[in-house]
Amino acid sequence: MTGQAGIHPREYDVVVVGAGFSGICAVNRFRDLGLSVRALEAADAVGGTWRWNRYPGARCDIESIEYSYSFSEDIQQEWVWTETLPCQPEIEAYLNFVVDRLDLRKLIQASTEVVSMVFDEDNDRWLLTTATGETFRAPYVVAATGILSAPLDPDIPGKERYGGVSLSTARYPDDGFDYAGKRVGVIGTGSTGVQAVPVIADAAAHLWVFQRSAAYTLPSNARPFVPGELDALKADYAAIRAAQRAAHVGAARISAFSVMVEVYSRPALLTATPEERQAAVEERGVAGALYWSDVFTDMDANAIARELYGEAIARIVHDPATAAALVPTYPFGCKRPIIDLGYYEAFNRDNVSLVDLRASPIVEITESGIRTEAGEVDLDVIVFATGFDAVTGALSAIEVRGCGGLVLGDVWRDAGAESYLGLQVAGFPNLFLVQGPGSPSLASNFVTVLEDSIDWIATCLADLRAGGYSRIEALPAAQAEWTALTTSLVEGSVLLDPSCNSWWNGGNVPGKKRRYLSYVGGVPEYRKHCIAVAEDGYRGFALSTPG
Ligand code: NA7
Repeated sequence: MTGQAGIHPREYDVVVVGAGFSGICAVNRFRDLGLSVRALEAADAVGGTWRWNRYPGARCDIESIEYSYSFSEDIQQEWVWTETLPCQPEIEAYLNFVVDRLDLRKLIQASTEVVSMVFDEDNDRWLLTTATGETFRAPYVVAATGILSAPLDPDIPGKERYGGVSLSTARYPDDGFDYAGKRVGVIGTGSTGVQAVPVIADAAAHLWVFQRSAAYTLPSNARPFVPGELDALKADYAAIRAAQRAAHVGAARISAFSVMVEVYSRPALLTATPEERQAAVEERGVAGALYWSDVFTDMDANAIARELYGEAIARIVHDPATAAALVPTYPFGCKRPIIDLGYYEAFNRDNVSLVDLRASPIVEITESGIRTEAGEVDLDVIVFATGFDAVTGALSAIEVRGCGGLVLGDVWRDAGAESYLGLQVAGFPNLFLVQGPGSPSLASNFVTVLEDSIDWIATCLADLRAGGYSRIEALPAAQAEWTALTTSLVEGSVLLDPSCNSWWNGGNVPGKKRRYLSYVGGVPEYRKHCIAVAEDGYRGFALSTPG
């Protein structure tokens, strides 16, 4: 049976969609459980977001020794990280190492884009069809489709008539790009743009940074490991992993999320004297401006922090107009934290200019560059660093049909992004999500959470098999309760600030229903909750037997 169109589908116990961090972990876990498993990956190679996002400066903002699988002691001892915060090529190489070390490559089919998944309610089976018409059938599907894998195509008029080179950071050329001698425009100043700007500035003849919203960004501690440092960490790996699992954000060491935890151990900004505030900025720069215990809980404190942040930028960026334009207008904390290597310093270079789109928005892309209300900039290259339709985008792009013909993309578009525990959506039995809406993954170390989720799914599959069940489906009431809980945890907080358009709240995607997409109760609490649900006979799910 070849699985080609018109011929019988290939049958597996589980089909995993995606072969990034989650898919690789899932395939390994399910194979070890004795299940027949196949992963289908749209890209021509494994790695997921770390395969696609090859732009200059791409780097993880969580330490390598925590942003890596904990399930294999051999792998964590054998793999050699060279830097504290790993760069994209090293993460991609690591994932390929894991795939080969565990002999998983034969279970992963690359260049295979799933375009539809339809649930056969009579037989409790999913039928998956690929772009080339290949078909696969399995009782269970695990969507390891990633949270940052559906790039946004910004709706800027004239894109198609641009005569220069257009690059997307999220679909970057395999062989890279040589910016030498080129006039370059970068659109977007989220984490991606902020990482790419200093590196492109080093190479380009001139770089224009088109900024719609200014970023809050903190200096990164990325550096090469000193001799012996990694070995010492590896010797202590059991303790490091235990601390990571116990940490609220799934990472106990320094990461982009440190600020979210560390601020609470600082004094309050509202009661600090003007001298104390100035001293903090003098001593710690932008971090000194933001690290106060009340910045996330008191909007007046947040506004003062923003002013201090502006002062800290002005100490770095020489040109006063540029420094002023780099100050955000929205509250600190409502977007995912960013850490950078020399972002503000790049604006002191003669070959870097900031284009403040708040003052003069983009009108159109022309044949030769970008025209804003202030005039046209001629460019040889435009780099789009414009973000993602996060969490729900990749699955919504597939026609996922559940019970009664329900289409998942339509459900999420109309009702908002919901799921039960981030693991299943009511109406879509036997379809497991890894890090769906309502899981803690957005605001934590994704790898810690994905290992937990895949463990949970594996246990669930084993329990279903042992119990003779053929179907598990989230109950609408349980889903509504979980959504209410996740929403209640952020109500009134800076995360829902209406001035803030972020991929965390869906506000970055035109037409997407605004809802904070993550559970902020902490990774350990989430893990405890999911395990309790399973131990309580899969509370909130309906289990049924064939026929
Ligand atoms: P982000 O953080 O969503 O940033 C996207 C940036 O692109 C942001 O500055 C946007 O401005 C800007 N953008 C989007 N569309 C446009 C248009 N049409 N015109 C001008 N500017 C635009 O995505 P990233 O890839 O940087 O980071 C995503 C995550 O990846 C990051 O948090 C890490 O977890 C890794 P806006 O803010 O909407 O005004």
